[in-house]
Amino acid sequence: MTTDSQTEAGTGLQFPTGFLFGAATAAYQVEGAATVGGRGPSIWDTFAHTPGRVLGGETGDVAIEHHQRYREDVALMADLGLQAYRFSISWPRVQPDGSGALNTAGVDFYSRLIDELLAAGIEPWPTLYHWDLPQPLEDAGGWPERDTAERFADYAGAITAVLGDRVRQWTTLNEPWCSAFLGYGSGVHAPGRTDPAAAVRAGHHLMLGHGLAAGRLKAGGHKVGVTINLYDVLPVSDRDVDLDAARRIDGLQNRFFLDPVLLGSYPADVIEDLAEVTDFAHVQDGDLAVISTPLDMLGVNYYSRHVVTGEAGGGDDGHGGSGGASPWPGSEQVGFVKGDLPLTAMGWEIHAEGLTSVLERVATQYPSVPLYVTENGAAFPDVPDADGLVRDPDRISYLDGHLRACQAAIDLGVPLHGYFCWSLFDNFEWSWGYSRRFGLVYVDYETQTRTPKSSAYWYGDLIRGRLTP
Ligand code: IFM
Repeated sequence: MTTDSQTEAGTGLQFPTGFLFGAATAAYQVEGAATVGGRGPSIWDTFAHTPGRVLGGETGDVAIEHHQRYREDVALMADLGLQAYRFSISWPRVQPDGSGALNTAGVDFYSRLIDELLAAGIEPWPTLYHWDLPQPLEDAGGWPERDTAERFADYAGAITAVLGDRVRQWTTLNEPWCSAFLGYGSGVHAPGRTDPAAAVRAGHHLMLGHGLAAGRLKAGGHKVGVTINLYDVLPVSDRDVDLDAARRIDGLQNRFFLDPVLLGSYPADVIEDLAEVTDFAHVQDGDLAVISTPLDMLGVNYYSRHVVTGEAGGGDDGHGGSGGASPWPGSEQVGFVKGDLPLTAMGWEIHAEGLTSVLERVATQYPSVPLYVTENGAAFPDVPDADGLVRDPDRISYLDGHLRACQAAIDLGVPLHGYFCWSLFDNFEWSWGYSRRFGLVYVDYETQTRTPKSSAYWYGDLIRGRLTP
């Protein structure tokens, strides 16, 4: 494959030997095969099939048929030169009720996928939970209930016992902020509840599930990490009201997760901010010690920044919650402001320097842990041209800028060891359905034809060292 000639981006980008380059997907967004092989329903099946929840009434029933086309997809990854593939295991595919014996047909799929990847020289990089809670566990109360954390640890122990011989690094959760605050707070994600106290409890039990699972994995000799979505949070001005708004949003977005996981405590100011929402009685003695089980890696997902104001008149945070319930418990007075930066098709500001900031912040304010950017990328309205080529210079520019931000972080001494682009393929973008395309590879949803975009060739050339002087 050759690089499309439309960009000089990438020139001069150099990463340390051993730096891992990959791309990411998640089970519900790509697999389809919603009822194949005994897979049970997840909260996302229920949510997507509820009228009005997902744009256009779209669902992940078929998605991009990755479950059926995984061999073709792995061959494409190898052509592009990917070194690692970050995917998620669908809990309801491998344990349909969320408890009890594993479902052999479901486990076999991931076993075959891992074997295919290894045969192609691509490292499997699985995540155990990317938002698809088995529906029976939601029926029993979901993440606001402590028992869900225990169920997650059991599932994690069981699945890593059968697949762990071929996996170097496990990730427990992807973006617990979204599961808790979009799922149970604003309700724009499954299960669609709008209960601030439940959202805070869900956040705690997600982290507890992570910690319990981490203990099981470590006891089994496996390496464990967790992925958190971090934002560079900036006040719109240096007035006290805006500085305080930035502190609050940073607390809920970043420190609510970083502090328990890496320091073993909740930030005192966040507990205070949430006083009218919850008394934190759901936190039991010993929980924070479990949650802060030492990590082998921390995954950082980074897309954009938040510019916030403490005065009325600000807009929404870009997660589709405008006008409805807030995903920011106790902080309803805070508003979000757009600067004059270019936007992606999600309406998210492109702010590459923020990636350097969040990586440097984690490296300097928390105990040292190997870092990986486990997601970074952008949606744009990609369309094939008359020759069938998909030219996406904006995505190349976005990736180039953010990879330079990674390089800058490394130059500052940040222990960053890898980067995964989101996403390998266009796919089901949650409440946006298929309307937002994040892929390096264009997918025609009618025919399921995969067409690498210019960015895919560019990224492949970068990985192979062809762009550096
Ligand atoms: O598509 C999502 C992914 O599932 C989690 N992180 C953000 C991506 C883009 O919204």
